[in-house]
Amino acid sequence: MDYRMENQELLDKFQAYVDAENKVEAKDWMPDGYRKTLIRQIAQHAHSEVVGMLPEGNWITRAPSLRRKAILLAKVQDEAGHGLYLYSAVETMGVTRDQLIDELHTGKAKYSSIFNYPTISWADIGAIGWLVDGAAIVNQVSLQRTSYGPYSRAMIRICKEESFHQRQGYEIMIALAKGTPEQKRMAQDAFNRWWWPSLMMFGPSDANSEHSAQNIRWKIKRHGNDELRQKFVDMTVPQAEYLGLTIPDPDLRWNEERGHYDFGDINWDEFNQVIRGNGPCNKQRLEARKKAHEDGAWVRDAAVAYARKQQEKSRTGEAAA
Ligand code: FAQ
Repeated sequence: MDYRMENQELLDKFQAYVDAENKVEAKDWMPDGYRKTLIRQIAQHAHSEVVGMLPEGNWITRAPSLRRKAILLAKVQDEAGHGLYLYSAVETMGVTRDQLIDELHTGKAKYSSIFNYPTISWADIGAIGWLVDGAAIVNQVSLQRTSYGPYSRAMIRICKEESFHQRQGYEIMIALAKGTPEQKRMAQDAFNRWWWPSLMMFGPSDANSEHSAQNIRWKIKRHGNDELRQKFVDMTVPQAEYLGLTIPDPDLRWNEERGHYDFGDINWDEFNQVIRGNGPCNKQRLEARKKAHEDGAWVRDAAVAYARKQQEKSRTGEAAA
């Protein structure tokens, strides 16, 4: 793009470019607001993947069989990989990973509200895979078409793995729901606790969503928060029925006219408390992340020292040649 153009002209040209479904790449001109909101959203997404390892990681040593342990271990490692793709995507916008991690650790950057709830039984691992990964997929399938190229490409890769995650969670729920009365009770209890927080993952209703309108215009977000939440409800209710579980919402019913399920009011006070750092596990999650970062300092130091040594070697090698 021509940098000599007037600002408004650049903005219009940028808008026309994304309207034509072109992908914006790292070196392209982009409005400051576009860069800023994407850094915020992708960083929040990356942090969510990494903090999201904690509630499930908690059950790796207690998985009920070797098969379950191997599957859960692979899933949690996948989440780490998703974090890395996303940190790499956000670094293309001119911020460093150190900056981003510092913002997470100081509480300046958010991560998904869902990971501030405890995993108190094995059924919670099933519920997370089924509901949390299920909600993440609905959101991320839509983000595969986001206008920023590196984010879109990371999403395509991530979605493939999330589908496997969702299936493994649902398979755990099937085993429990079709198991003994005690196992079925565990499945229902986990469902009761994870249903509403899963709906909150989609963010505030569109009327209260600060960023949605502009970000939909820029095609960063392809759908509003409410539309995606509705899609998730419509998709999940028949799955719960198949399991023989009761949806913990007395207001949930099929609306023939709308062709969608109606559902009850979300407790937005709870959501706001959780995103302000006052959820059941916020402090625990941040402490665990900070400790892991401090404990890993020697690995980062060793990697930097190794890279320097290699650079030195290639420099002296070149000089000798
Ligand atoms: N939690 O104006 P909006 C996963 C904040 S990945 C915390 O609507 P926006 C995989 C929002 O940041 C899960 N904060 O914002 C996995 C903003 O605050 P700010 C993560 C939330 O960005 C599975 C304010 O509220 N996925 O689960 C939440 O347009 C299993 C106003 O909201 C993503 O991050 C929330 N739920 O829409 C891993 C997807 N909702 O920044 C391990 C990408 C809203 O102004 C195990 N992100 N806020 O201070 C998005 O699609 C969007 O950022 C939304 C929010 C839809 C989350």
